Amino acid sequence: MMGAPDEPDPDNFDANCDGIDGDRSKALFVADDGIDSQPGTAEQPMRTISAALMRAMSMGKTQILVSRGMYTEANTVSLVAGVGIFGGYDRRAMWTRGAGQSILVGARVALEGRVLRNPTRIGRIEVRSADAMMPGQASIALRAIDAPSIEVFDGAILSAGRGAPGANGTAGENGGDGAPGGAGGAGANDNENAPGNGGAPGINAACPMANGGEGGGGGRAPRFTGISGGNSTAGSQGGIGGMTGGCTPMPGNAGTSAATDGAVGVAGMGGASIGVLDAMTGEYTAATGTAGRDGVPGAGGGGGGGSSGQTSTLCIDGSGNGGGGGGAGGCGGTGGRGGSGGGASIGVLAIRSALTLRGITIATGGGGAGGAAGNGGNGGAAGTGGTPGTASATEIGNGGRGGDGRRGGAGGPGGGGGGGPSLGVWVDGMGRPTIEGVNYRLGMPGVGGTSAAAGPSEGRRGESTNVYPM
Ligand SMILES: [Ca+2]
Ligand SMILES: [Ca+2]
Ligand SMILES: [Ca+2]
Repeated sequence: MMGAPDEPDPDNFDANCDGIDGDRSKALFVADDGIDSQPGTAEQPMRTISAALMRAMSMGKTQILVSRGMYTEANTVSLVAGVGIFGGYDRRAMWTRGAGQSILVGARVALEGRVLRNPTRIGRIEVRSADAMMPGQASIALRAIDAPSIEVFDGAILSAGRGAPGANGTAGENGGDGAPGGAGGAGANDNENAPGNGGAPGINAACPMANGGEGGGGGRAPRFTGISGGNSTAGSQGGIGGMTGGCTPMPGNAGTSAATDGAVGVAGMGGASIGVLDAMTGEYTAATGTAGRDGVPGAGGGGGGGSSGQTSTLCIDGSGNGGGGGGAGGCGGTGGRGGSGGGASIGVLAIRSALTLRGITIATGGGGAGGAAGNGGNGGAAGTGGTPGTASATEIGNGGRGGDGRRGGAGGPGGGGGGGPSLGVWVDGMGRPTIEGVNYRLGMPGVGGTSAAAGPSEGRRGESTNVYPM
């Protein structure tokens, strides 16, 4: 009947008898041989869906009728409240409507509706989002934010591209090597005021906790007792200096070597099976693995004690040999960084949008793989203890050798990135979509990123379900 309302519908019914399914007076026409500067009539159609939507808004049109063909859009196409998009027409056959495919080849987020309250329908059109390219990014066919009035129906296909793989975590840095302890100086058999100096402690400027102890100097007048070596910063004991023994040589004791290498850093945790959604922007942040902890520095060795000098009426007084300095330990390697998570592949992302999905197909290309974790850096090598002074040892005794430092612990490996999820519909916030007669074709979720530490350090495999959360 003339004047009756006529929306494009599953039965292609021309309710207002104007020769097409739909209302010519309320429509803009789009065809793959159209031109956007044309008026958008059946005879002079436009070329892109995005341009037709913009014009519909300014001209008060409510139906975008799209002929069969491919329609590439470089940017996200924004829906306009109350303006429907309907495919399956054939411009070359008087705009009759059948099973012809009208395909919107879109951006990474192909179609988006924000704050839509008027009924906004999408029928018999295929919407494809591009594969995401930047690490961890998502590909989303339709994103609805505060848009409960969207209805996708009548054989439409919402097909998400692949989520992008995550980036691999970088390796930790190697710990700095510890310096050896300095040599103890030579004492003097027949000079009571010329003791050997204690050796300098081994230093590790990058991690002072690993420094060695200073060697003790030789004994001299008036007390003649050798000076004890210093403890290392981490507590390895210095050697006790030689006590006075008359003419008998009384050597200094060796500094203590550190008992164990520094502990290896704790490994990072693998990324979760799904990342985090920003409920305002609708952007997806992939589930990245955490970094490994740094390795613990190896302890330095204690300084060697100095030997005693001689003091007796039976011999000419002398001063003792110096002890060697303790070697420094190695620094710990830094932790490896976590792999970043794989991007999601989402057919419909509905944020506070109880929209309607009826009689359509929802497909996903699959989630991106999580990035591999970086390994921890190696621990730094340790410095050896310094050699003691050994002049006239049968008279004044050797100084004590410096204790050795130990190697730093390796940094912990990071956690692998979580695999990107592959979700037909992701519902967030209040409002549950109406879903009827939907056929799902979901690609595989992304595998988790690997880590040199197994178990919980591996990234989780991505979620995959028709409607998340279930
Ligand atoms: Ca109709
Ligand atoms: Ca009609
Ligand atoms: Ca002497």
